[in-house]
Amino acid sequence: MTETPVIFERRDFYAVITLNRPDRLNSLNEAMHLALRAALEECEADPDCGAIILTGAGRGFCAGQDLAGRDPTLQGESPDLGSTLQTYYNPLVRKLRAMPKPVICAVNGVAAGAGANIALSCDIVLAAHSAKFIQAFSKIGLIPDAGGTYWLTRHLGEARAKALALTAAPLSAEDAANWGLIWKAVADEQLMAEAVALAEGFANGPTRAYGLTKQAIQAASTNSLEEQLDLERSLQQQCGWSDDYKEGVLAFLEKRPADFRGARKKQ
Ligand code: T3D
Repeated sequence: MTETPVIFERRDFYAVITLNRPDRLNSLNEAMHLALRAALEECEADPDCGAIILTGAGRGFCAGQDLAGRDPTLQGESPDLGSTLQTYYNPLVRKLRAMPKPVICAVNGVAAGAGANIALSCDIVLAAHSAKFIQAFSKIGLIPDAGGTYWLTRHLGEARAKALALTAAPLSAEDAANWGLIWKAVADEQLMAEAVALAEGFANGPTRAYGLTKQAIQAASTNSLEEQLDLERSLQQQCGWSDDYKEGVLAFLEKRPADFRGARKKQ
C-alpha cells in the first residue's frame, strides 16, 4: 500500500495538515518533508485559507528524523546532517515563521527531536495532556536542531534549556504550558475541538493583521526598542489602510460583531 505521508484537508477558510506515518510515530523522511512543504505552500498561496492546524496521526505527534534511514550499518559514508538541515529542517522552520497566517500546532502525543521543535516553531501550540516534549538529540549524540536551541533558550532561559537538552528528559504537556513553552495543555479528547475553534476564529478574523502581528512579535526578540517602535509604526500604517480595520472600527461604533473579510478576500 502506498503511504500518504501527509494528509491535507481544506476546510472552510482553514486547513488541517496531518503528519501520517503513525507506525513510526510520524518521524520525518524525505517524502514527508516534501509533502509537508507542498501543503504549507498551498496554504500560503491560498487567499481563502486563513489558518492552519498541524497535527499527527495515531498516538504520536512526530518523533523527529526517521532514524531507520540513518542506520549506520546500511550506509557507507557518514551522512552530512548539515545538508539535511539546510535542505529540509531550516526551510521548514522558516516557512512556519514566515507564514502570513496563524499556524496552530495540535500536539496529540509525543513530540521528540525535531518533532518537538517543529511544534515550537508554530504560532500557537496546544498539547494533549498525554503529550510530552523530548529533546531526544543527546541520546543519539546530536544537538537540538530545527530551532530547538533558540526556542528553549528564548522561552525558558538557559538553565531549563540546558537541562532539557542535555538530559533529554521528557517534559509533560502540563509543565510545558506552566513553563511558558506552549500556549495550553488540554484534555486529549478536547484537543482537536480546541484547535478547530481557534482556526475557525482566525479564519473569520483580520488575516492581514494576524500576519503582521506575527512579524512584529517575532522581530521583538532581536530588535532594540527603537527598532521595534519603528516596525510597529510601519506595520500599523499598513493595517490602517486595510478594509478589516475600517470594518472593525465601524462594527465597534455600531455595537455589532465585526464582519472581517480576512481569509475570504485578498487585501
Ligand atoms: O538526521 C538528520 O538528518 C539530522 C536531523 C535530526 C533531527 C532529529 O529529529 S534527531 C532525533 C531523532 N528522534 C529521536 O531520536 C527519537 C526516537 N524515538 C524515541 O526516542 C521514541 O520512539 C519516543 C520517545 C519518541 C517514543 O517512545 P515510545 O516508547 O512511546 O515508542 P517506541 O516504541 O519507541 O516507537 C514506536 C515505533 O516507532 C517503534 O517501531 P516498532 O518497534 O513498533 O517497529 C519505533 O522504532 C518507531 N520510531 C519512533 N521514533 C522513530 C521511529 N522510527 C524511526 N525514526 C524515529 N525517529
